[in-house]
Amino acid sequence: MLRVGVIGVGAMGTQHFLRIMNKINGATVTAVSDINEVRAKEVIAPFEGVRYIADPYALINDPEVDAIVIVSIDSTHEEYCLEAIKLGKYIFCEKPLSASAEGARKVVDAEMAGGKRLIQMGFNRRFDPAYEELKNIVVSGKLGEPLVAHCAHRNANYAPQYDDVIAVTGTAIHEIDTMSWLVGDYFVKAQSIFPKTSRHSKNPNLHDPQIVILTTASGMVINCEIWTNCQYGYDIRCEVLCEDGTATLPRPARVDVCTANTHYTGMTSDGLGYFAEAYDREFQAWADACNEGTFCSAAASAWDGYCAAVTTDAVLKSQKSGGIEEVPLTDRPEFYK
Ligand code: ISE
Repeated sequence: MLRVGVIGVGAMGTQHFLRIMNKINGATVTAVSDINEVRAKEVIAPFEGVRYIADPYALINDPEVDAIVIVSIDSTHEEYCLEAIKLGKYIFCEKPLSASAEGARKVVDAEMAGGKRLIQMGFNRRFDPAYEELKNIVVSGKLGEPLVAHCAHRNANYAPQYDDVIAVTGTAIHEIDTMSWLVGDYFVKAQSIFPKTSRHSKNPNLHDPQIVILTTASGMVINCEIWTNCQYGYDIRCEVLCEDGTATLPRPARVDVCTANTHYTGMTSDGLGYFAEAYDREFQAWADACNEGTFCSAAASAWDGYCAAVTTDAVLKSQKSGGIEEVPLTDRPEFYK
């Protein structure tokens, strides 16, 4: 039984905690850490044998913790990964791997120096059956070479602290990882464009919606709309234009309702619901790999987390310059192939 320590039980961390306790075979949570002690204690109260450990470093070092789930605020991911790597403990790290490409590189270097792949990144869409099907069609070559992709990532609404930086490192980062995985290519150029901003943006430092344009090494252009206050629900779209046809991500199956001369289909309001199956699958894959003493090759690695960070850095640079920025990626090391 894999004994897991969870750092961070905010909205997403609580879901991860409950998922491990209730759904994942071969894993259980033995300790939880969070800056909000009251909340953490409420979350663990219904479960026997889960300890609250205030200091995240003490949790990582705890002898009853074999593996760490990092769901704390973004700026802390790098330091907790480095500590767990020192101890050779397995890590599930929510994105981003670090707040900067430089920081992500430190984590990758530490993992390589330790000689063992320990990190699985929480890029959940790699485990979503709809995205898997889309990827399989695109890489099968049946439709010819992929040329262009149109993506939309829409959240219903966000708290006022959501700004242009988080829109990239917290939201656009999913498109960045997913699209590079889906088409099997990496990015060489990135550009950010700010259209007219919605009145629903709650922060003067948040342009909403915004467009991120990525060019891959083979010349594909991927156009991502990031809209974090669209008001109406959680909506994810992706259409890939290939030489001999197009492939589009299916919408989740929902009941079709007809009433009073109206016809509608319900929507999920957040990503935790929308991607519930993907989260189940990624955590089961992580627990299985840790129990087998290996890593899950279908999941995103620390290197993928690093590539995403290099790309988000370039997008943030473009937000300031308004121009097209280089994405300075180097070849994937043998260790991550
Ligand atoms: C959040 O952190 C997620 O991971 C969601 O999937 C994404 O839709 C949202 O924009 C992020 O803030």
